[in-house]
Amino acid sequence: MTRPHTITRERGLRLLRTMRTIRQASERIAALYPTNVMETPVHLCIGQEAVAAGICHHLQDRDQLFLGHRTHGPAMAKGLGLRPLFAELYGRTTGCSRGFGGSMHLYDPEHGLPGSSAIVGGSIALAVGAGLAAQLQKQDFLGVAWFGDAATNAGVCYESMNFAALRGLPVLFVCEDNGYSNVMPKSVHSAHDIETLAKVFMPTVAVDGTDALATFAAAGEAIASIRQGGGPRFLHCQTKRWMKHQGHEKCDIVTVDRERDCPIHKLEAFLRGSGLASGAELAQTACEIEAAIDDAIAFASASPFPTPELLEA
Ligand SMILES: Cc1ncc(C[n+]2csc(CCOP(=O)(O)OP(=O)(O)O)c2C)c(N)n1
Repeated sequence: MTRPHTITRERGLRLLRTMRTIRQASERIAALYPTNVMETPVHLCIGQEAVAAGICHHLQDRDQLFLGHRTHGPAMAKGLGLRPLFAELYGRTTGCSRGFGGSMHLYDPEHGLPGSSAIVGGSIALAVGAGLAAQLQKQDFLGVAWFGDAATNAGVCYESMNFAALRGLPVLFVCEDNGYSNVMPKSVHSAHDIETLAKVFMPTVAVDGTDALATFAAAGEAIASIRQGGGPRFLHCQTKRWMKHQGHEKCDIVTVDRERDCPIHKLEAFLRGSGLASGAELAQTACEIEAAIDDAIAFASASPFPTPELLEA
């Protein structure tokens, strides 16, 4: 896919802000995690921010996004705020799932986050169900299934693609392919080629998931087609996971070039190079996000833990 040069300054800065929010929040989570303030396992998505930003910037609150275990990036890009995210990670009542869900169970129906599943592939069929509901109720929203490369090995993935294609449902399948299932590379965990497989069922586009502009362009085309009644689409977004599968440590099995592979570096270079933003503006954005993260952490720390009575309420 060729890089679009028609991005507006406003759109470019919004994409960057989303990616920076995800990156800086993730880095803060990684820094705090060893201090045991968080009541949950975490699966960070540092390096994968362009997938979340590029796709979710085309989604509305009414679109229903179903996530797996690596939730933070797409949840933030879909509208989940820093306060309810951090409070949830801290296990507090002010968290988006009232402190009962943790990182893998972020719930924010106002922003179209109806739930997620820690079972690999477990939420794909739910997105198809949302698409079926939209079609039956003649309503204008999408179901979005968001999963990793390993989830394409699950039977439910095939059944979901089959049913969505058969009924022409408004569903976007997003495969955020970081090439690994925990420590197993794709060559070891999967016998199929993801695009060849998806193309059996629906139009499928491969995109460089470290390039926010390319992802934004590909997602725009796919989502416009779905909204016009064109049936389901599949986006195969190839990206890199910079951290270990779970927790706060850097990954030691993925080779990362911190400039060439960095979605934020790429977009910032584009914005500066094309005269859409200055270095000072970009630094200012980073500072503002840091302050919002400080605020979210203070909010989470000051919030109460849930009680058994709250569970029954
Ligand atoms: C059905 C099932 N099998 C195994 C696991 C353990 N598990 C949790 S995450 C994970 C790796 C998933 O890899 P992928 O779907 O590619 O997503 P990624 O972690 O790379 O984002 C595995 C095997 C699980 N949660 N559910």
